[in-house]
Amino acid sequence: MPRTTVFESVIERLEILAPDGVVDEGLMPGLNDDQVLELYRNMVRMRVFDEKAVKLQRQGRMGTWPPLKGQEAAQAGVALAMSDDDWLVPAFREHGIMILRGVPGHLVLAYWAGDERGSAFPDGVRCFPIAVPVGSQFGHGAGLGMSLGLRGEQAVAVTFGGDGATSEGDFHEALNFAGVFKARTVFVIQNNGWAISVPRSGQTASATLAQKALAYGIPGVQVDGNDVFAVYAATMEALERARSGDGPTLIEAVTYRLGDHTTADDAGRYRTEEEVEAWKERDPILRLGRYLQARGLWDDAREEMLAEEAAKWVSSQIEALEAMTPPDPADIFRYMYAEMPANLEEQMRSLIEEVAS
Ligand SMILES: Cc1ncc(C[n+]2csc(CCOP(=O)(O)OP(=O)(O)O)c2C)c(N)n1
Ligand SMILES: [Mg+2]
Repeated sequence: MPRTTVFESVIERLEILAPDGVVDEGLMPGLNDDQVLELYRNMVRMRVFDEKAVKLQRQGRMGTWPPLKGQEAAQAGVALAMSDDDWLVPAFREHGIMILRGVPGHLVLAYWAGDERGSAFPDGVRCFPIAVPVGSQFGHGAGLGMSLGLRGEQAVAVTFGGDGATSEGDFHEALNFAGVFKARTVFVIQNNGWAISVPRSGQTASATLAQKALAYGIPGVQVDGNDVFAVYAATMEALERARSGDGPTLIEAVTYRLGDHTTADDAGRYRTEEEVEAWKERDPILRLGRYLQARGLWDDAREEMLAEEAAKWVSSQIEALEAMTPPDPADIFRYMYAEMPANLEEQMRSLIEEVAS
């Protein structure tokens, strides 16, 4: 009756682009200069859009906003790896990748301004609506991935969540299903160190979040989430695995939320200035900028032009938002049920009468 080892594994961490902008050539994915420049532009546009959205909220022109500042590489890297046919199943901090996947920026703003029409994406945009209930999107991602397999589609479902979301039962149920049924799903955890005021250390006793995949028979990998090349390379590998029928992957992208949890939060009340400053040194945009400069692909004039172009694009999205006709208040009752229950019907009628009077 010997004691034997029945399971053993390791979790790899992938880093390619160092904070000083130097890359590990041996691990560098095959991207041409135009693709790398596009990654940089996308990340800068995301930041400009995000910072402007925070200002709109402060000016009372929008509702709550969850800033993504600091997490641009985790979203731009995944977006570049995805094919046109792949589906995105976001949580609530993924506006960067949502826009890259074809969701119009003004609709993202409309959603956070409280307008139901912000979730009605144009036909052909393969993106699920924003999911605020933490962890609820993982089940959708697993189910969608299973359905894509059953339909014999090449497409893969890529679902996002935060470090906090890995403590929800939904996360574990989704991974379990996805593992058993070899769902064509890639789970991306943006581990930004915090779930509102709960630090990563208070979330789980696991050494990594990636290792949670192993319990479900799924490969898990940790990447430097502020390293856009590592994010891209790990996502390519995971997508390839899913496409060839070998099932899901869990990617833990270690990053940092440089802003508040939302505009209703003050992160200064629960985390130190030193911690934030240390992460600013690891800023994903600065890092890619250093790489581009060293390669002679970038300079101040180009940076200035990009800033102008990004600001212009953001303004156009705000104009489109503000040009929308006011929402119909009765919309809050619509779209949930194919046939509206009688009690909601009654409430809707009474609201319509109240608005009309
Ligand atoms: C089921 C549920 N519980 C609580 C909340 C409130 N809430 C919103 S975001 C959040 C923390 C999420 O943290 P994490 O998953 O790390 O994502 P991050 O906000 O860092 O992007 C909480 C507790 C919620 N929206 N849904
Ligand atoms: Mg978090």
